[in-house]
Amino acid sequence: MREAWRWFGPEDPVSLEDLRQTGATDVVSALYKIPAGIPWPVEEIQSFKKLIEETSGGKSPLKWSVVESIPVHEHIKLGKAGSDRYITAFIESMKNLAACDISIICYNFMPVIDATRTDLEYRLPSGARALRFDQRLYSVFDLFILQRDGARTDYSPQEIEQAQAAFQRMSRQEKNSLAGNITEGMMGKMTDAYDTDEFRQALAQYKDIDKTAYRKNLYRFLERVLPEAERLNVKLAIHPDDPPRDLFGLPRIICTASDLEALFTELPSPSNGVTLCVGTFGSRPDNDLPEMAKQFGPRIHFAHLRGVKRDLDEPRSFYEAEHLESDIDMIAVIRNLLLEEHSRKSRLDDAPLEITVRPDHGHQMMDDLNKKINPGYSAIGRLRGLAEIRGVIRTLEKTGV
Ligand code: DNO
Repeated sequence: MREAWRWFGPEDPVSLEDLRQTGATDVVSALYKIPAGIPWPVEEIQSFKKLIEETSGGKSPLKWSVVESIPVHEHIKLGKAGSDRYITAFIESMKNLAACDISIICYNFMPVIDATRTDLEYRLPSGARALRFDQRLYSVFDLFILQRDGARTDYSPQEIEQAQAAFQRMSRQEKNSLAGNITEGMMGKMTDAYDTDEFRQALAQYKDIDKTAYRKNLYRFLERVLPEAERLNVKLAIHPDDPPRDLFGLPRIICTASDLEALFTELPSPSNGVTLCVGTFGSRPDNDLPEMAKQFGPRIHFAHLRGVKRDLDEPRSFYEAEHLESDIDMIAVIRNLLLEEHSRKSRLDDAPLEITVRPDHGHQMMDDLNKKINPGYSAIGRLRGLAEIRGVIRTLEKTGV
């Protein structure tokens, strides 16, 4: 298994020097400044790669091995006439990355919003802070701040009443920060940041696109991209919709094991794969993560090894737990990923022999509580996550899985 770390570039408060000290060997990154729909030039990929990989003065080597992510232009998602040129741009970025020996590409097909949380500083009993999605706060935003057309049909009368009461109790500042958390998104997102009006307009564009139509837009995109990826031996790894269920009436199509089955049945290319984001899929009780690691093994080109704990009285709400202390059996997931690696050695396909994994969304803790950090991407919490995962990997490797 290759241990990786997400890095946002020279402005990331966690430097490459810090990153090396975590023991990670691989870097997950992207040319975040290039807007969706513009091809990534070879020269820019090369100079960013050089920045990451240079080892002057005997520094431990690092390899930029995974791109997370090339953004998919909203016109492709909307299936707009004229979106072909944006697909061409995506393919060109992919070719240029392959020319620089970067062959694992994570992407997502979430409409309008990337990973969505209501609280970026949820206090844990330990004093550390975590990311959280709270269903009640989400409904306050949807019903009473955004006042989305048709939203009421998504809730029971009791839920509406509770949301209204919560809305009335909230201060203006709490309402603004809730709206900002949802519409501005998190660091590393692949969609735009919006204010509330822009957000309403962005949602409105999807009002006539149901899941079936939206799947067709994904398939249409992949039908062009996959043959090129195969030729280049690039592996595409779709990231699930986070959280993996319907939000804001948008078509969300990568949420469950059966969504993945449908995708791989439709397009069986070996380049068509998944980012096994354990925390995302695992925030639904009906996704069995150890089983998914087994079932989709050959298609897992990349994995995010974090977990969540769902609220007992409201399973749609969750917070991001310690990597090994969540509702998901992380040890069983890692065991199945290691078994997949074993079977790759005896298979004749061209899947990479090692799966690249990274810790994700660490807690803000200790010294990081007093620093400016990117929520979910502070150093110490992720270091803790990586160290715990590494302990599991080494133990399972040593004891024969
Ligand atoms: C948030 C991340 C997302 C993810 C992209 C993948 O922290 O999980 O930004 O990287 O959605 O395309």
